[in-house]
Amino acid sequence: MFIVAINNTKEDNMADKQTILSELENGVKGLQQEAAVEAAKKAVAAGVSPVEAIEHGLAKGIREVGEKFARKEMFVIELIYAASIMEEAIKILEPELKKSKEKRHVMAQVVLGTVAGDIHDIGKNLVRIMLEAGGFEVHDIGKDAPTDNFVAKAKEVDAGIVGASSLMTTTVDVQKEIVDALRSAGVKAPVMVGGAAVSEEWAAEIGATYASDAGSAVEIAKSLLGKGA
Ligand code: B1M
Repeated sequence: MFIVAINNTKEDNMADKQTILSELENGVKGLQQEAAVEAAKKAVAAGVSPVEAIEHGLAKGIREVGEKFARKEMFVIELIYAASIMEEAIKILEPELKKSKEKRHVMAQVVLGTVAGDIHDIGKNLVRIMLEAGGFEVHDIGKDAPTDNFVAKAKEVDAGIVGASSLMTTTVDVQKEIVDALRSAGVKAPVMVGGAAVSEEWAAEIGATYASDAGSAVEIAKSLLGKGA
């Protein structure tokens, strides 16, 4: 009997990872749900970091779909379908993200939502998963969340941080409304903002702190602890 030793080199593993990331990206932008889900399963089996699989695979695909949509090369129905494919693939990766959940004490209560008028929640959901994995207790008030709900929830849970996501230029102003409403209601918790339509400058202008992605949101949330207005 022959025993064949399979010695995967570092280069082989890198190549495998690149292939999987491309398959994830292509599955979303090619509107191939089965291919995207299979690629997500492969990513888990190959030990590809779920954050990388999302950021460098699925999210790359959905952003390209967004660009095509903006150039009128894709219909809204295709945008919707691509988003649902991304969500299905994330379902496969989510347990891996949650595995890293730290069982230590809860660092702070975070109120998180997508602002009123905006129904985009894929990014916000990733931020929730990462914050939970990083030791925060997150109260997700959903998408298209009225400003009053941010305030009410922040008071109810004595929030250490309030997070507001906004993907559209037409809804970023609502983040300012949220900061102002919190301060008027006497809530001093620092506000973290993010989403495709948000910039560092905008955050500074409204008295909030910007996080560019779900990974850095965790680090920024940690740095904001105890730094209320
Ligand atoms: Co729409 N959409 N969409 N969309 N969509 C955008 C945002 C758009 C830029 C596309 C385009 O035209 N190029 C454009 C907005 C243009 C503008 O700014 N005015 C747009 C539009 C116009 C619309 C509709 C109006 C289309 C229509 O109906 N005619 C409509 C909106 C309706 C409404 O909200 N009232 C609409 C609808 C949808 C779908 C429902 C089909 C779907 C969303 C599904 C869902 O979320 N459940 C969708 C999608 C998928 C997109 C794009 C293509 C991708 C968004 C996404 O999921 N990205 C988007 C184009 C783009 O963003 N480039 C687009 C992947 C995700 C992982 O990244 O959300 O950026 P992202 O989140 C990141 C970071 O930003 C950050 O961390 C996340 C993870 O790393 N982050 C935070 C996000 N929130 C954070 C909060 C934080 C910290 C970090 O702290 C609190």
